[in-house]
Amino acid sequence: MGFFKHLFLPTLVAIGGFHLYSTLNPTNIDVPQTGYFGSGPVKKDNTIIKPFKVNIDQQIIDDLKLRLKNSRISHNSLEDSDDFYYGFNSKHLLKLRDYWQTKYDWRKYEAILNEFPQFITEIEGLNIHFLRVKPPQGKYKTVKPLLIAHGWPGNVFEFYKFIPMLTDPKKFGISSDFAFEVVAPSIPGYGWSDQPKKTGFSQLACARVFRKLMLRLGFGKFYLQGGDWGSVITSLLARAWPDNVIALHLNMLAIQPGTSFLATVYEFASTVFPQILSSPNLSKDYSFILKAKTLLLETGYMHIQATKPDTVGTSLNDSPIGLAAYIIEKFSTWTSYEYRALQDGGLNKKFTNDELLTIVMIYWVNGNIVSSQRFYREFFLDKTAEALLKQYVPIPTAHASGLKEIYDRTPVEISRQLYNITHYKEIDMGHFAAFEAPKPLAESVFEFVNDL
Ligand SMILES: *[C@@H]1O[C@H](CO)[C@@H](O)[C@H](O)[C@H]1NC(C)=O
Ligand SMILES: CC(=O)N[C@H]1CO[C@H](CO)[C@@H](O)[C@@H]1O
Repeated sequence: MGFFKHLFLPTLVAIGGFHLYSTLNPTNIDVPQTGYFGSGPVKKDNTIIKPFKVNIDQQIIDDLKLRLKNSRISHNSLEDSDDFYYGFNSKHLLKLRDYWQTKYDWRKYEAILNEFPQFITEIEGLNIHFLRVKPPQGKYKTVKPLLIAHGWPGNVFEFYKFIPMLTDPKKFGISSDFAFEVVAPSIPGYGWSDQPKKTGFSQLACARVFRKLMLRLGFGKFYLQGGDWGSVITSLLARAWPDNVIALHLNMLAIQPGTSFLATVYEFASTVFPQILSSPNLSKDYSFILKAKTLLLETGYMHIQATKPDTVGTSLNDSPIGLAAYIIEKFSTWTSYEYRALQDGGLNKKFTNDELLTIVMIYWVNGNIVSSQRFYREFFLDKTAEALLKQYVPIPTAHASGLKEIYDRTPVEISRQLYNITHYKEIDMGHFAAFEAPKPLAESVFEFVNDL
């Protein structure tokens, strides 16, 4: 293990060096303009936009209850580690199981989802599910189109408090004379969008599908907002199809070392001399080495999903309690690193059990944890996207930086090397920004767009 430890840093530097080398040798990037991910041979899309309501068969709910009743949580958390350091604490898992079995009411959350107008339309052989929410008629002088993109392990339910603030800011005490018409699609293989049936459905393919969706809805130019995969998808859309994008708002802005020469120089320099960072909050503890260590300690899931998603996905798709432990654990550490020290993972500090279980339910009832995990594999296989992510984005960009973001709290000195950052704001929030801190995030979107 010591051997491994000492190999880690040189390996990282070597990977960074190779990455950098390829940055210095840019090639022409040929972005594929179409693809087909439906079953069988290519068929023409049915472009009709159909209204959609969630209505899960009672049979699926009954089967879930039975599985919960029969679930086996026979392991015990270690006597001297009654926390989340080894993963989801079994004592808390037992409590969550009981809550799920006896108190959680899916129909209540189905009704909340159905308060949003939802639709389905076919693109590249896949039925795409999306929410399309307009501001109250006549209340705002201007209405601007905004696409918001979710990530893993999330879905559009993360936005249930965020969307109403974007479509009717005044109602929530945000002063603005404009509001957004919001389109929130489910990534294919997540929520109620079809699962891709063929390989290659990457973040770039997703960006292309989301762009086609906006064009189909009549929006030739629009705003983008995203975190997690949503941030990768929207920033790829802005790079590949800049003519359609007015501005980009990100609550996660990950820049890998080596992506840009100057960014890499800053990355290393700020580790040695943190005082060069303009943010007093980051200069206290920002360090590339710390970031690399966190990456190593907390992203085992990513390695599995990027290599053999179908294997681990098999058991997650068969056991609701396994699925819940796997997904909800992320809502602990990714909301605050310190929550790992708590017996309940600090899960209810920012979210209710109902909220967390609804996220899990959407994976369970659709049986799509495997397809959501395959998205990682496709990311690492997509060389076009990799090349695009090294391109500078001239479109005005905002970074709402979560100070509790586990991995990415990219200082503006670094992100400026790859994005035209016109708005930077630090918010005391973690990774699931729209879910945890909808109001500060919405405020930051309005400030950014207002200043353009
Ligand atoms: C950044 O965006 C602003 C606002 O649109 C624009 O005026 C400026 O030229 C852009 N800067 C770069 C470097 O692209
Ligand atoms: C969100 C947050 O914690 N911001 C802090 C960043 O640092 C300044 C100066 O130290 C504080 O005033 C902010 O509260």
